Amino acid sequence: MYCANPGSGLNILDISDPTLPQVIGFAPLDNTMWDVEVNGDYAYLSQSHGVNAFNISDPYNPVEVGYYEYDNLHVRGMHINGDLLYLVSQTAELMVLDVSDSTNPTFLGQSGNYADNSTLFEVNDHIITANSSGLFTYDVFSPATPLYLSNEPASAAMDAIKVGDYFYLAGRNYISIFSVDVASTVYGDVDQSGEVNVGDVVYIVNFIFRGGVAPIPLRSADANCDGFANIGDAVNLISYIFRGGPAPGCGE
Ligand SMILES: [Ca+2]
Ligand SMILES: [Ca+2]
Repeated sequence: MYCANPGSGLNILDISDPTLPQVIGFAPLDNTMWDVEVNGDYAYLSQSHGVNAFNISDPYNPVEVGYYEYDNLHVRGMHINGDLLYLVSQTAELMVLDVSDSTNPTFLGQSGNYADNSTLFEVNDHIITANSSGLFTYDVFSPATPLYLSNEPASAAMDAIKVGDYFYLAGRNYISIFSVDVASTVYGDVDQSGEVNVGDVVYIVNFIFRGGVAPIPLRSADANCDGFANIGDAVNLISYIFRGGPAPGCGE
């Protein structure tokens, strides 16, 4: 078990005996801690002025190996998925760091500018954040450019948990319950018309070159399944529609 201890640092607890948890490892930090995320041999702590990365391969001796500094961002919640570390803070709704090199976390993307975020969740290429105004949904298929989609208002959400398909937001005087609803991926049908045709090619071209409306979800535009939504996918769709080329998607 890993704990971010406000004003103290990283505590690693042995909870093999839940009746007798014991601190076995500790790494001091001066600033106010908010959250901790663990991925393999590395733990990331958010604090008032940055994210600190620790090598925890020896839980008795955590060693700080990297640092990403930000200016009074006060990151409250984090979520890690592979090489991507998602942050929500007091001053920026959603920030994405690349932690493929734990010794050198780097900025990847950011979206929004809202206050008092508390926590965040990942659901099928989407990050859903909770803050004092309710739930905010982002499409993060392209994590360098998080795409804000929608807001479900709820006043003064202090914290939130996700249980199955539902979010429970704790306000000052009540709990709000929301269902999770993100669009399913139908590769190629980016305009959600129910079929794949030349209209989808036009839609992708408009999105990429003319600032048109983004496909929902963005992954539906990844017709050639290379992890990016770009002109190569329009080429794939043209090949499929007019020349009998491979169907859009990942061959599933
Ligand atoms: Ca279509
Ligand atoms: Ca693609």
